[in-house]
Amino acid sequence: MSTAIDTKRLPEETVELLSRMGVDPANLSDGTLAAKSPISGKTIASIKEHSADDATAMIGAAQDAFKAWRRVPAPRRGELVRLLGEELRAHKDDLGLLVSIEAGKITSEGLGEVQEMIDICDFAVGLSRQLYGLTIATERPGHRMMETWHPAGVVGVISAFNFPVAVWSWNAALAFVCGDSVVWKPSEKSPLTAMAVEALFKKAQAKFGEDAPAGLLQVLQGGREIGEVLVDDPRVPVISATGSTRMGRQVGPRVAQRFGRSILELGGNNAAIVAPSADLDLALRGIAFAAMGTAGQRCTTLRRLITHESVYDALIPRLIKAYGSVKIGAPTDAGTLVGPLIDKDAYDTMQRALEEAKAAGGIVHGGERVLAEEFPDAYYVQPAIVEMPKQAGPVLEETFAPILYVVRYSSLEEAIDLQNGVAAGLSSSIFTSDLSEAEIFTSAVGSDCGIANVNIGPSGAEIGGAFGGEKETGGGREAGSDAWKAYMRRATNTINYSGALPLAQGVKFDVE
Ligand code: UN1
Repeated sequence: MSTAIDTKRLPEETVELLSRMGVDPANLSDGTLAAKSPISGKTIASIKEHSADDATAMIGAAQDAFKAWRRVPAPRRGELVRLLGEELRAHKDDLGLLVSIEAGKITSEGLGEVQEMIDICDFAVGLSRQLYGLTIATERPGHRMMETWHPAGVVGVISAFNFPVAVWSWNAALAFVCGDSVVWKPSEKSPLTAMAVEALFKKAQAKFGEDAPAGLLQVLQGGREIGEVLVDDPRVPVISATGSTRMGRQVGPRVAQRFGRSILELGGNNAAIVAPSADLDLALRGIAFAAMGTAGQRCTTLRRLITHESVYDALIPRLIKAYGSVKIGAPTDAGTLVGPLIDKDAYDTMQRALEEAKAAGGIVHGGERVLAEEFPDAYYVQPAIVEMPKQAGPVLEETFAPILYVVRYSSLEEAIDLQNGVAAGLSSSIFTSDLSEAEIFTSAVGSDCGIANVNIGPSGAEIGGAFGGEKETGGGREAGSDAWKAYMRRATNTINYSGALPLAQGVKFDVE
């Protein structure tokens, strides 16, 4: 079997990878934060954690950096992001492999994640010349009115283990061209990939020159407490947090309390509808990728399959067969399609959900632990399909594991109600060849999610669109489209170039 790495030598491989990307190996041992690999479940490095005081000082340094960076013209700021993109290209294989080691993603997904970083850098470079404001018709004679966009300040980025580097880049590439500095709190489950990205960013910064202030990127390593310092600091006007809905429920109000702005990308209990006219071969492939990819640990993972009763028997047995034949194993082994769960907690949560599903009348296919002998401390599972009598119980919850619940429907209206009938609505899709159904699904009366796809699964969103839009949070926005506006503040400027009095408001004061 060909492997990209020797899984018996994970700590050594990790140190080699990190030092190739510019991280000093001395910083990878003797720390209090244990970095583990879900491939083996074992510790692969231990790094320094930051204290609350460190965090406060680092936010201060980021604020100083912001004050200098906002003076640098935006297209020049874009040059820094272009250089970052070059570093990422040069180190794509190393960083992709490190993502596999630290997050358990299969090789193509680890590389794909780095590619998304490169793509958003390209996007942001172009954007650095397009931070447009409008010129607005004014009612006052001899005046001009316009809007201008200014950098917001320090942007706090809190990211999750499952996209340990791409999420940072969707935020940071935009923030940097917008003139902001960034304080990043990566998940404590994926500190090493953050160290690698920090090192690559420093390389880009060194090439860029002195007009990029030293404190532009700060990486806060540690647990939840350190994230809270960031969330509560009034010097951080924008907090972009990706993670569970539970985490978002805490972060959102805390940021709002100090009138900060939050961009929340939270969980997704995502569904696909398979309509009578669906191309079933296409649907099968789309479903398999969206439901089993990243071992069900994407926020866009397909978790609910709403299948028309007329195609149920043609589709579901084939899907169960495909699930049974999928190759599970070390994510860096050639041919592996499903890697490990992140940790034991994830495994326990999955098993609990399957028990609840059984209790609610579900028929469970798969779901059991595998490879326990080879990897006693790691958690590999057979992805599960659960045929449910109705959408109830655990189907209403997002479980961050490869479980696909299947329910039947008979009318499109019912299917859309089912699709919209859960709390964490992030991404959605319909497989249909019926134009009218496709249009209804994407219309105002269709899917209520921030992502609504036709004939592709709910996952694998590209960076050109605005990512996300979890319905409970009113729609977070990251990456493309006009997401950049969340990293800036808008000012409206009115300029009187004629000496004309502002008669429009009607009141005229006599002043001598
Ligand atoms: C996430 O799971 O946190 O659409 C983000 C996708 C990826 C993003 C997922 N581009 O699957």
